Amino acid sequence: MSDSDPFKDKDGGLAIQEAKPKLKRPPLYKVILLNDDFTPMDFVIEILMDFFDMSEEKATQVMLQIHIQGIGVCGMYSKDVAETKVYIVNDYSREHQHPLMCSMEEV
Ligand code: TYC
Repeated sequence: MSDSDPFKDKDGGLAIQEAKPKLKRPPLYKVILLNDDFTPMDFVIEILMDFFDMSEEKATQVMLQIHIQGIGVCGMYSKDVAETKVYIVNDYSREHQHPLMCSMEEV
């Protein structure tokens, strides 16, 4: 037996190297709403309450923040859930003839 055998330890036994676990948490995605000049404030509040489970008070705060700053986060979700929320919000907005834009970005 050679001393340099990589599969043997110094006593000639089998050397076992611990595998490093390669598990990573799946990425989260921010669902965001963009401001525009036409969508009524009440409609945005309704969206935040109905699709993002916010109280009326929280929804009003977030809507005003988007109105002032131009963009705001509605919540953070797995990719599948974020994609579904974006689709549902944009579909609902178009159905009601509002130009409200919802999108997502990786955290
Ligand atoms: N700026 C809109 C208005 O004055 C309200 C608004 C808020 C629109 C947030 C979109 O994501 C939005 N009626």
